[in-house]
Amino acid sequence: MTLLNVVALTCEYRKNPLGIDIKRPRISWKIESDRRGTMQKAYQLQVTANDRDFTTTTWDTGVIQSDESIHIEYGGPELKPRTRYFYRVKIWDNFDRVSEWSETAWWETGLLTSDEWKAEWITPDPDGIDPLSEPAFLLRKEFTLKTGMTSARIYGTGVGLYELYLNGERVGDELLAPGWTSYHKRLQYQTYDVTEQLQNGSNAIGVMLADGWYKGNLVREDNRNIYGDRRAAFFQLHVTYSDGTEEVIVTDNTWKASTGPILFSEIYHGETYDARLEKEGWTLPNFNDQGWIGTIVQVMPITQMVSQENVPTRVTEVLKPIDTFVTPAGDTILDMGQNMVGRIRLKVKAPVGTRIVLKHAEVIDKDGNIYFGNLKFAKQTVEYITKGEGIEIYAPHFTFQGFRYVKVQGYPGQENGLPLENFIGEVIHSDMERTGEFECSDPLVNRLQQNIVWGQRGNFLDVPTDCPQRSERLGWTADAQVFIPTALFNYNGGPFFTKWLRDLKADQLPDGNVPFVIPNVEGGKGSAAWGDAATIIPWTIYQTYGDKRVLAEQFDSMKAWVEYIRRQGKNEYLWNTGFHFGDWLALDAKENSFVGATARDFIATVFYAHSTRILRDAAEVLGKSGEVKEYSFLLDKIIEQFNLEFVSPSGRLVSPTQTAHVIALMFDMVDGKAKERTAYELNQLLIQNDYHLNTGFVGTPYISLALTKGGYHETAVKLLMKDDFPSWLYQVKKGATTVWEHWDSIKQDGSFWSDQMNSFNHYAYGSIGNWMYRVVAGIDMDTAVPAYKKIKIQPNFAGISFTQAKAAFESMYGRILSSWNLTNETVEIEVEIPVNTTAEILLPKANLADVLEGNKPLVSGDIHSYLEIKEGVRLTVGSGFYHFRYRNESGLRPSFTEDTPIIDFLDYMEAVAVLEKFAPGITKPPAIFSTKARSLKELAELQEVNLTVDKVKAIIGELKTLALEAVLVE
Ligand code: RAM
Repeated sequence: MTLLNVVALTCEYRKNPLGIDIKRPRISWKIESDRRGTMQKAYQLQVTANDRDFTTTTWDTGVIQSDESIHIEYGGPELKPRTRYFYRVKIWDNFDRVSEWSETAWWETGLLTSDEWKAEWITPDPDGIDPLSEPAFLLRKEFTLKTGMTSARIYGTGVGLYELYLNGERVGDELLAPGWTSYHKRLQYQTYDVTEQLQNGSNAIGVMLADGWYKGNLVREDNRNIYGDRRAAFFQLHVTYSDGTEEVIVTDNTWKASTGPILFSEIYHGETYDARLEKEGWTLPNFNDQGWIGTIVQVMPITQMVSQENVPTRVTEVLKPIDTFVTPAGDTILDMGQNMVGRIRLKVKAPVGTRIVLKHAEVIDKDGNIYFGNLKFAKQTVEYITKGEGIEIYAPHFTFQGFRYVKVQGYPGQENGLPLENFIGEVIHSDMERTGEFECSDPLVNRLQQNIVWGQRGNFLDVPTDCPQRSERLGWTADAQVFIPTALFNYNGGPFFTKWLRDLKADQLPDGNVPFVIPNVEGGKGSAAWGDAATIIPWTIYQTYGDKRVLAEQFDSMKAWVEYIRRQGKNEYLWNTGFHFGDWLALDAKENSFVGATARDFIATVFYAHSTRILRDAAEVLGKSGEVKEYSFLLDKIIEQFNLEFVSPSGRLVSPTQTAHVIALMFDMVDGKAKERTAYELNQLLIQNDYHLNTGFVGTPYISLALTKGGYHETAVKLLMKDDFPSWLYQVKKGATTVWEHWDSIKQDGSFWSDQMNSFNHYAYGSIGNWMYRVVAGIDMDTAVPAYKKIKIQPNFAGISFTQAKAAFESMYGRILSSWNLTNETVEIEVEIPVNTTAEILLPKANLADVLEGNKPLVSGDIHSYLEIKEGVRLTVGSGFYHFRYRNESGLRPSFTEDTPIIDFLDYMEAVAVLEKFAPGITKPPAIFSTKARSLKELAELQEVNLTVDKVKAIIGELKTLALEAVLVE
């Protein structure tokens, strides 16, 4: 029996999306096959709005000869609103096989035009409740339904944030709805299937409304009501009966309003909840709302309603606290063990009126006290006042905190220790599909990878933010653009960035300039490497997912940005005017400055070229030949002028910094001899600095890539492996569980960088993740064909001091795996290539005759396209799983020193045993150190053993013998 299945059907990146308003949704699928080298030859896609059996179809493509299996655009008759469309796919492959029909999937349309909205915006009567008052509003309405209901949907939204209830239960599990967009220009509505939550006869609906981003405190201390000063709700319930009739219930001035238990709730500051003020049963029918006031209809300044574009924000994981302790200052602290973003859910039994206060912070200072300094004016405080009736459970509704530690006050009996089991941490972020993993045999590098992922989780909360804890939390453009290549490995960011880019476009200024933050609530604009998010982000989405529509949608915005820059320079081809953040937070900045030493016009002109190149390439993809010509010409001119202005005739850069060299190489600003020299000088700069970087936001994202590209890969590896200041692993060794804003957020003496701007959860420097996936593990693509349709697998272990690395990435076509494992004797490489793609694989330093694939000589197997080249063996393969094994040539063997990870010798316990032999008298039980020591030197330090050079040599000799024996036994 053969296997050929069409699986994982998605529509607009999502499985069975409810309530979308896209006129021509795009369908993608993946294929499973039991044969290597499977390609799709043809497909058939059927869509029906009528019945799941497809007895009649709305659209049937017939058999299409094509290998396209992603983003197939619906091409049938115009879609009807509020309609579920079922679809299924069948494919033919290159082995003349045909699959069965896939399982049926669906999408459902929402409201497609503005005249379908019957609801009115309502808010409590201002004569009854002051619209500017702090407590969250409750809005309610009762209604009666006939029998015979078959389905029901709610479409709706609110400003600032809402939670929806029906008959005593919450509707949906999304948090912080409707999310954050440039509200006046675009407001998202959500769709809920509430068929199961309604009943014949009496029903009640309730909405809770809080300030959120719309009108809460944002950016500056005195800054409120940015988008408006009234909270309001806008909902529409459609009920369908078996006889085909329909009933619509909407928000209007028959709804009643009140305040309730939430006395205060804001993004930065937390929430105050007085359980004594709960309105028991307010979302149930027959609730007595006599004392409630009326509502009024209000006109809202909103131009466009759009259906939910991003994936919802949800609780995605629950953490248990790992510890509780009392600080020298006398505070009782809960330690979550991880710098997380979300909220605490607590359980308590206490007399009525007990006030429990939770204050959230990221770090403990060097004296052991909890540190709130870096939060600036964000209060991050949650207060709960008990009603005193049995066990009470509470988590705040309309806020989130960035924290690892919580100072707890007022919890009953806390003097005798906090009961850890009564607290959990709920991790909250945009619920994107996890698509990537990177792992290696070095525990510190693994921790770095985890920190990067945690940084992404904490800062992908509906918009890509710089930080999640202090009074900022804004959609900083540069942070997003430098991190996006890494982000898209870890998680699927298609819907997330599609939404954010639309806000970028909406908030872009008429002259093409781009605000510093999106949505634009801050006011600043311009700056090289910040505004370039306008070109870099759509291009990265296109490359990763093959999403042409994003490019088409954003093209005018991309072009406007480049044209904006073009008008800035004193010379059309240089960008040498205006404000720039420069190489933000680089260590070569002057004392008390945030701006690194690299000349700002140098950086600006490089990004001018980079954006122009992207624009040219996008024009090419979209078939805009006029623009291709225009921007090719412009790009050549910029590069020419750049070389005149910033590169000496003998190829020396005028800005002698690491970052200048990095970006000149990375963005192909120099060529020939100048390129060689730039790479050489960059390497020299690092050698002079004992392999430490001093780059900031502009240089750091590319330093490793530029070194590898320039032929100095081993230097890039050395940078990664450094664990003293400044380096990525320095942070890890200082106990970081997320990535910091500054290289020295915690300084070597344990003190902190200034209170003014010090986030412990900032993803910009996490941008090294891209290089770890792409270069170290070796999952890359041929950029001429997007979406990893042509994969490049290039494992890269040259100079690396760990012995294993593995990365997997769930591409639009399916899972890609590249994994290598090095012993003294052998190199093992595992590769997985999804159906309907091909891959070029490089087996570094392999001799063709020596390579086994699946335990058989490669040359006699079923891979026919291989070539011995200088770098090793290069193969071209189709889909399937491959296992290669070949002799580890001496050049690749890890050399053993006292810094070599223990794991390279053998296992930890054996290393301890050897150490004991040479240093008798060790009394400490070794097991307690097992998670801490990674090298022989560290192990010796932990055991307080004094190692002389001779002893080290002897120990290493012993370990090597053991390691070799182990290999032989194997
Ligand atoms: C601070 C943050 C942010 C950066 C701006 C320029 O707000 O460091 O990440 O982009 O400055």
